[in-house]
Amino acid sequence: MTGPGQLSFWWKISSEQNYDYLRFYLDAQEQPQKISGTVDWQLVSMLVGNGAHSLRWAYTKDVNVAGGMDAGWVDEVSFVPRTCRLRLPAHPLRSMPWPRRDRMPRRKYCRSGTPVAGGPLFDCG
Ligand SMILES: [Ca+2]
Repeated sequence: MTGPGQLSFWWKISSEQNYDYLRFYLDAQEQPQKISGTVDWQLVSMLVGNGAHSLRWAYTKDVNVAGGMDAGWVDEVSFVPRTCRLRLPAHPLRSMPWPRRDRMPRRKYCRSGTPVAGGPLFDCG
């Protein structure tokens, strides 16, 4: 997969709670949103930065007890390429007091063409 863009997928699990997990790895790095126990279909969505990325899902167990159906599911993996586009308000500088003009965080929300969640000045589309 090549970013930047929005990655999303659905997953669910039926497992031994707190011991057997469904995990997701982006570029071999485990992401925080792992699930365990009984979780119905849940949408995971995230912005992914520039360049090539690897995706991996893993169902990981401890050796002892099996719970539920002892399985995890992943479905509807989608990736929507997106680039970052500057979208300024009509007169952003004119309406601001002079000392604040230089401190407008323009680049903070669009590093290397990668959309960053929560950026008020940019429209990612
Ligand atoms: Ca187990």
